[in-house]
Amino acid sequence: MRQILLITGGVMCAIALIVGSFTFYQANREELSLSSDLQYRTRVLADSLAESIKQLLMQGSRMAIQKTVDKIASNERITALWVFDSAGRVAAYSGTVSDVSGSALAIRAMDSNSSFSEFTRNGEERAYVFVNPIRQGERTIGALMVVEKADYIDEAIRSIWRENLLRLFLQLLLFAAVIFVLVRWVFFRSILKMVESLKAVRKGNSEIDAVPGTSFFEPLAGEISKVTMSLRQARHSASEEARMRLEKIDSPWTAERLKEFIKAYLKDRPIFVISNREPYVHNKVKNKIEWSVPAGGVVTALEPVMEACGGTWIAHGSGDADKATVDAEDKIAVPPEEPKYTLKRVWLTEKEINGYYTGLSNEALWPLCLMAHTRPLFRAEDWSEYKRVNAKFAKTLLDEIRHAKRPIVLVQDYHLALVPEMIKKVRPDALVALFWHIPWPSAAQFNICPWREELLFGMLGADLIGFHTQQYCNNFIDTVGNEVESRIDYERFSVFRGTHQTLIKPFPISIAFPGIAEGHGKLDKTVLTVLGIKSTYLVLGVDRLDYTKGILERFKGIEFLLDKHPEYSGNLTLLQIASPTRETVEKYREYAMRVTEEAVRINKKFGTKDWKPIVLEKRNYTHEALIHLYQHANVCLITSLHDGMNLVAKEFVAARRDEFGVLVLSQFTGASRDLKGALLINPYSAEETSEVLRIALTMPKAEQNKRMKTMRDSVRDYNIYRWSAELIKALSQLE
Ligand code: GDG
Repeated sequence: MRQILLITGGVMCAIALIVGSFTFYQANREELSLSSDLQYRTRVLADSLAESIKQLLMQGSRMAIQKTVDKIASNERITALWVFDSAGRVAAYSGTVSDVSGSALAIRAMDSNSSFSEFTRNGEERAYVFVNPIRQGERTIGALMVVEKADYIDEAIRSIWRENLLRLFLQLLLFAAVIFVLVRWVFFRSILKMVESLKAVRKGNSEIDAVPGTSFFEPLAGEISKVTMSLRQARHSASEEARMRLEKIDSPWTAERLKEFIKAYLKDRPIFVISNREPYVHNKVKNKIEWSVPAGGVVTALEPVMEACGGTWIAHGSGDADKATVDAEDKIAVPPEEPKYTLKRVWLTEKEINGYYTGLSNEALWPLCLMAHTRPLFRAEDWSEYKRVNAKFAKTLLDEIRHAKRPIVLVQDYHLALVPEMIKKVRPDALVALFWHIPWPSAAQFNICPWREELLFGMLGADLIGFHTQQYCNNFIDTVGNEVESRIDYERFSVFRGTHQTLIKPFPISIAFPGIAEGHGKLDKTVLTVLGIKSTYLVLGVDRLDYTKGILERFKGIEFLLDKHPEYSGNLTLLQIASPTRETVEKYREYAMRVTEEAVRINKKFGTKDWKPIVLEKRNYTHEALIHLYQHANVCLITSLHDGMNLVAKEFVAARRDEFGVLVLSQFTGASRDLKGALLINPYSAEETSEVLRIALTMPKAEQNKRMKTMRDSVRDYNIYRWSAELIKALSQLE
């Protein structure tokens, strides 16, 4: 639309310029012609009068002169007609000579012995004054002054402009309409058609062989058709290759290979993901609805899987424009720019959110499992809401799978621990996996939970429970052994309750690499400039603003480094992206405040006019922007006090296409087991963090490269496509 307006506007400006110049030229010519015509007529009149006036002046007959003057001046074009004697006195006159002093002009003409003329203007009135000396032989005996109206010249010019502008206006209107229609319907429609068919070919859901184009675009459409044909062939070969590679465990997993795997393993069994957080949130921003991807590991990990496999994702609709964007069944096709699967939103009341999400999930289960020295709050009313909301999610899913045969259900995380049992009770044919994204504490630590038995029953309804590490699986099996009457098969790592078996297995989660996590654009050099960062060394932190991520400990590490190594003052910056999270929870609000205070304190202690050691960005970034930051960082610093996996570590590695940069990683993350090239730290020790940071900042390039390559190989090898393939394979083998 903008382009159409630009084209139309451009053409209209050009037309206006041409018409304007022509009108200006025409008006000038008309003025010239009318003026010289008037001058000529006046001179002829004056000359013809001069002879008779001369006679009368010689006779001294003033009455006769006046009579002659009155007669001539009755002509409506003549404003005034004055006759002067040789002394410049008025001998006869008719009409007024507004701002012209008649005598002065007459004397001037008589003295110079030549006629004199000028155009005069008095307000709106314009006149032409002509003064002619009357001579008898060598003697000047008087003068004649004729004043003629010249207003009509102005009027003629005005009317030229008026008419031409009106014509221009009508022309512009007509041109604009014609151009608009032509561009919109002829060009843009053809281009849109081509784009649509290209899109269809790219998505692989079109069988068209030729891209349509009007005769104007025929050559272009022909070329594009050839490219799309090659694309289809390439895709077909890729898919064949992926199918052939299926069983070769050492070849890399890709979205394509996962798709083939799902087809081969699940045949037509549909996949349903169910989680608290949705992958796309719609919010009202000013008067527009905008979507964003919320910060969080579950979404980062599961979204590429759903994009590759399709299916339905059920989640809480938390955006203020979420309701406005779904259909009658509360569904929306996502990703919004290129839909590949269905998101079905579940609506929760404020009371439900307070009890189930803020209360039980974030104030009880999160601190219980994360063990980051925050006391869990167990409130009976939160537990009731948690059960009610889990039942609501389960019902939504059961409605959704009512026509699906032997569906695959992937339940995500600690918010929905009771859902597996609720589903299996109604649909024993469904294959249900529960993936626990956070750590599982020791049996003794879990023992403090008042509803531990019900929680474990709920979870054990699943056919498969996945954790990030073997340690969490061990902790879980110990907990079940302590709390629930069951039979544990240690050989297979399964729990039997009655005839129902639940397999417990580690699946270290990962990211889409190779794939979207690598980023494809060129290195964006402006990202740091806009933040005012000019330092030589960039240390990067990316986290949800969560107390388990150890952001305060990270700041302490930087403070320690600057205290001990003042040579870094002025040339090292910690850029901390801290995306807002769980703001309804008191502990998170307090933490967010402390993080800001601490950054301010440290910046005050070391900062100068042009430099501050900590740049704190408390806002949500897009994944693309984060990738650019990863690519700029010398060091990515992760100081989680406890973390199931930590995907930021893997994202940093995936984004480093240059194979440089150093990862400093908390030993209390699941990722520390997978990423052997990282420098591990105990984030509780600021001294250790600072020392390892110094090692990272001075690490030779060759060493960085060696470590980065090792880490990239391991993330490439165990990426999110492999994670989901192994999970689904383990699940489907349980039947
Ligand atoms: C849980 C477990 C486990 C961060 N800021 C923004 C943003 N992020 C993205 C990161 C990353 C994700 O959020 C955070 O993932 P983590 O794994 O680091 O942490 P949790 O959210 O706590 O995830 C964790 C994970 O589940 C998966 O199982 O690894 O241990 O706690 O992807 O890039 N994303 C966007 N804007 C931001 O500002 N879009």
